[in-house]
Amino acid sequence: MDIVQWHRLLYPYEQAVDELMLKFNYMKKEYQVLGRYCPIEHVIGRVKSITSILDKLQRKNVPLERVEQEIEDIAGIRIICQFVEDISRIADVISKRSDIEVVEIKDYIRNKKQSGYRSFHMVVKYVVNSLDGPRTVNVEIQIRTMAMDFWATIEHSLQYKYKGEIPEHADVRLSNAANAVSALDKVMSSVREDVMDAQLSSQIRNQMVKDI
Ligand code: 0O2
Repeated sequence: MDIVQWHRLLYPYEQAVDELMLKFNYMKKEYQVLGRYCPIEHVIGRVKSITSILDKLQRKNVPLERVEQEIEDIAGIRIICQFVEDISRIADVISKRSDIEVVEIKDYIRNKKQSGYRSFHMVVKYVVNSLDGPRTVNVEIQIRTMAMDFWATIEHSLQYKYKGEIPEHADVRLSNAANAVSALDKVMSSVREDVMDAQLSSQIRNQMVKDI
């Protein structure tokens, strides 16, 4: 496939990422406008690079013709939360949306990966409107806490550095760090109510200052 064909293939995924980022940021804004605690800390999105797509096809032993069927995370959205409890709240809101169809859930929080990875993944179908009419694409939405995200980012960098063969000394440390992250999430959950109250009060104060 030449570069023009790649751009044509990836274009609807770029559109899906841009639209969903906007929608999730509006969701965040709506919580604030309604004076409700916002379970979303921040949202990021990306379209997988051509190199990563090719690597993944090779890893999964999938022919290029099946790229759109087999690679579910060409378009990816990541929603970062403060507390573990926020994850299911956002997942519920997503499930109820009329513009998003959830087709698969991968709960790596209940079922932590061997690597220590924890995150809640939703594979969804999303329709973008193109010049040729509506087009449905897969998007992977990853929802995780700030602590889970910290661990995953570090582990991902090490996977890259060691080309997927992390040496044992680093592996043991990562595994200990994964346990520490789980413990941290638990402690943070115990102060969630207090933090929610404090954040709502400061939100209301800021709104009042704006209104004056
Ligand atoms: P990148 O570079 O982040 O895009 P499956 O067919 O379900 O077995 P798949 O498609 O890998 O396999 O699905 P899965 O397990 O939901 O993983 C998709 C993405 O989740 C990965 O994309 C990572 O972003 C993240 N992820 C999964 N496992 C791990 C892990 O052990 N460590 C970290 N840091 N991230 C993980 P890519 O394409 O692998 O990578």
